[in-house]
Amino acid sequence: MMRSLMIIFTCLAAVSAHDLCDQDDVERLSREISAVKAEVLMRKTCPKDFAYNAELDSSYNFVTSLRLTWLNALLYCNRMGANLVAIDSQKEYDFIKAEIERTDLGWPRGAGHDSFYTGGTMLNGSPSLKLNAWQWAGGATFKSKPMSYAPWHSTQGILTDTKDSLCHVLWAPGAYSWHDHPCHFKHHFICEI
Ligand SMILES: [Ca+2]
Repeated sequence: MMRSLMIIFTCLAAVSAHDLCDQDDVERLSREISAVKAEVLMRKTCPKDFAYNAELDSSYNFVTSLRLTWLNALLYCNRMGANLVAIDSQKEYDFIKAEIERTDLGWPRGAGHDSFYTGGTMLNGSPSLKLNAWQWAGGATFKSKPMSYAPWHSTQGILTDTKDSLCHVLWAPGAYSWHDHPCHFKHHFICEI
């Protein structure tokens, strides 16, 4: 950081003297400024216990210290000012799967019980618990949004087959593919903010 500032001052002095900075210094300075900006952004956007992903511009907390029902998992995330994760793209899904595998959070360490709840649900936001189309729960305000990206595994996610399976999980034994489970099952979960 001090070196960056010294280079900045050197460059400013050079520019004011109508001189040019060394190209290597300029490139290095540019990289260092980018790194400082990323760090500032991370501190600004990433609450404690959350990891910021700049590409997705979202922060995630993989909660593996306990297993909760879907609604209690949602409330747990809400208490941190977050939501249960909404997976909006293949890129986000790939990141989440990779993160679970990279950090050894999931199957098979926990004997088949290390699936993760997301914010995907057929419950209409709760607490009314009316059936609706699949959607992402919307955190503290319980506003929700439709699940537009939805790569369900096989016949999962079809209401007629799964009347009591109204909550979305990344199912560990199925390589974290998209499954629907009864919402009273207890799983790990992922919060996002
Ligand atoms: Ca998301």
